[in-house]
Amino acid sequence: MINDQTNLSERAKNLDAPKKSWFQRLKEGLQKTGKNFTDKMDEVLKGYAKIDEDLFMDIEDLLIGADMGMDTTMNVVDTLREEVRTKGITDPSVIKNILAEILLARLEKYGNEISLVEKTPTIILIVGVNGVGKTTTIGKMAHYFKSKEKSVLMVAADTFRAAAVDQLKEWALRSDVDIIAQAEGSDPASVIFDGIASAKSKNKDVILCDTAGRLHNKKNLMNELNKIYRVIQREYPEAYLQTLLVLDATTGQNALSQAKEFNSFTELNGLIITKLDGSAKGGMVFPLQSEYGIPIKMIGIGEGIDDLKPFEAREFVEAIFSTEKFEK
Ligand SMILES: Nc1nc2c(ncn2[C@@H]2O[C@H](COP(=O)(O)OP(=O)(O)OP(=O)(O)O)[C@@H](O)[C@H]2O)c(=O)[nH]1
Ligand SMILES: [Mg+2]
Repeated sequence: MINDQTNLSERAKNLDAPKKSWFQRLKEGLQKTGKNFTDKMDEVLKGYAKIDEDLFMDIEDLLIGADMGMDTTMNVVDTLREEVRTKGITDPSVIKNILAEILLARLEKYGNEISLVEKTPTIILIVGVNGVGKTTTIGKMAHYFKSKEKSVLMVAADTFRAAAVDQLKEWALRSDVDIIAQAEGSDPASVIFDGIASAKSKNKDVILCDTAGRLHNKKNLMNELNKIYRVIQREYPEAYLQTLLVLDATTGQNALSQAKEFNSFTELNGLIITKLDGSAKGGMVFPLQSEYGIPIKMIGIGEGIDDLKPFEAREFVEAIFSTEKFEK
């Protein structure tokens, strides 16, 4: 158990200090994506007096440049063409709003399911490749669930490095929740076993489990996860289990292949996209949603404790289009 830790670091204190509103920070975070996208779109639109096929081709190039991927781009532009035709639109300046609506509709179709703990107890298993932000996300999630009056337990099932356990312990301190950990090199499934026993005895609502981020295509990761699943099945079958994949927004299309890989060997219930602050590749959210149909549950926009929230499609699109509200 925890509490052998020294004071919080100065850096953490600074990161956790009160800041601008979430939407303001999201908008700033997505500025690079927005610039890549809406500013260029304004430029393109200015060059057209009427809507023609060349304009659609330019929009296609823009969407691909904003990391939306080929399939999603084709799909979106087809829908746009159709809308323009059926509504008899001729003014290019209206295109931006229509595009925003199309993108929003796609996200809402896949991304509405934001509630993570509709049933308790819930076990959340956080998976993902090295460095995407798993441990940090657990720290922020703990804080988020606490603010929703849930009792939280962290389980340090990334036993690969001692530093991983220490990092999670620091987060347990920052968000003031209990943590179960064992020594470096212990069997992750056995840490989860301990975690479940503790969660049951203390009536915890949410159990957040960190896992190691070794290469996702390695067979040992699959085996490790399967062993963890067996322990959860056996020890806490009544708990609501969610496996969430963390993806780093700055890796763009690479994140898509990670989603594909993980999705091929484990049942993913949702995605968490981190590092949307400062990523120019926020457009990757769109193909992610439509290609896998896995809802994005939360997004991270920084390293502070308040920098994680449930994903809201409308807010996200508004932030990319750098507008508080776009016209219907
Ligand atoms: N800017 C920014 N940095 C983030 C965000 N989330 C995580 N990070 C940083 O990304 C780095 C890696 O985060 P970790 O939480 O250690 O990632 P991990 O997936 O647990 O890494 P491993 O355990 O090594 O696999 C750290 O420096 C975090 O502070 C985010 O939303 N924004
Ligand atoms: Mg980690």
